[in-house]
Amino acid sequence: DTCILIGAPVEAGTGRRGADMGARAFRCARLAETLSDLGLAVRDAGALAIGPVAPRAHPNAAIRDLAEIAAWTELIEATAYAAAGQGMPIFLGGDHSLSAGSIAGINRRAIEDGRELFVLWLDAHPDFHTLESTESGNLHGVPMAYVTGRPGFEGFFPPLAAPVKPENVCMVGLRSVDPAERAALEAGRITVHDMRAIDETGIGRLVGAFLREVEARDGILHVSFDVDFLDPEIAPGVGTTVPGGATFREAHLVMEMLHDCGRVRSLDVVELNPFLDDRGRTALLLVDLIASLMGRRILDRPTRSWS
Ligand code: DIR
Ligand code: MN
Ligand code: MN
Ligand code: MN
Repeated sequence: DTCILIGAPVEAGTGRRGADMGARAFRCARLAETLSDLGLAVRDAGALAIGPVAPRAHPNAAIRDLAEIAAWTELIEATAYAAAGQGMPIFLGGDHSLSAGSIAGINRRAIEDGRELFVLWLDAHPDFHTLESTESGNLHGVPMAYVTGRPGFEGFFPPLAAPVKPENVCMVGLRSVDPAERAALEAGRITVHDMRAIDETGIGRLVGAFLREVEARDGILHVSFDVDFLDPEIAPGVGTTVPGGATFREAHLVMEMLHDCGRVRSLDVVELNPFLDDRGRTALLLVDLIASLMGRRILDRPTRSWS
C-alpha cells in the first residue's frame, strides 16, 4: 500500500505556537526517504490549508478558534476519507485537534467498506473534553470526545457519519487527566491504560491484549500518536510535556507490535513543535518510530511473541 503523507499544519487547537511547523520538520528528518528505503511506495500529498473563517462564539467563553478548528475538521475529514481509499494516510501535525477530522473520515470509509474501526490513542492526555467541559479552551483537548459521539458538538463541528464505538478505543500512556475527563472515562467504555498500568503490567502485554481483540473482531486500526506520549527526556519538541512518559524502547515495542499485527490502515503523528525541539532530535525519533511501525526491525522474528 502507498503511504500518503498529508501535512496538517493546525495550531489553533493548542496554546503554544510552532506546531504548524511540525509537518515540515518531518520532511527535514527525511520521513519520505526513510519509508522508501523500507521498500514502501510513498506519495507526498503536501500540506492542507483552510481559507479565512468568520469567528464563532460558544457559551463556554474559554474556547478559542472554534470556527477555525471546525473548518480544519471538515477539510481533514474529507481528505482522510479520500486517502483511505487510495493507501495508508499518515497525517503529520499540527496539533491533536486534527484527529477529530482524520478519525471521522477514516471511520466513514471503514463503515462504507463494512469494516470495524479500532483506535489506539498514544498520549499523555485523553483529549476527552466536550465543548462544555474544556477549561483551557484549547480544542486539541476535545477530539476523542467528538469522534466517539459525546454530546454538544452538534452545530459547531461537522456532523459525524457515525461515531467510533468507545469500546473500540484503547488509550495508552495517560498521566494528565482533567477531572471532567476522568469522570467521563470512568462512566464510559473506553479502555484506558495510564502510566501506572504500564509500569505494573508492561506495555507489551497491554497493547498485545488490545491487538488480539482487534484481530478477534477482524477490525482495522487507526493509530493516533501524540508526541507527549513519550517522556520529555527523549522528546522535548512538544508544547505540553508531562514527566514520566513512555521510554524509547516502550514506544518502539508498541510500533513493532503494530507492524506485526498487520491491521494499521492510518496514522496521525501530532503535536511535534520544532520551535521547542532540540536540534531536531524529537523529529528524528518520530521518523524512527514510524519506521518501526512500517516494518523496520532489529532481527527477523518468525513468530509473534505476544499472540
Ligand atoms: C488539557 C491538555 N487536558 C486541556 N490537553 C492536551 O487543555 O484540555 N495537551 N491535549 O496536549
Ligand atoms: Mn493529544
Ligand atoms: Mn497530549
Ligand atoms: Mn476493549
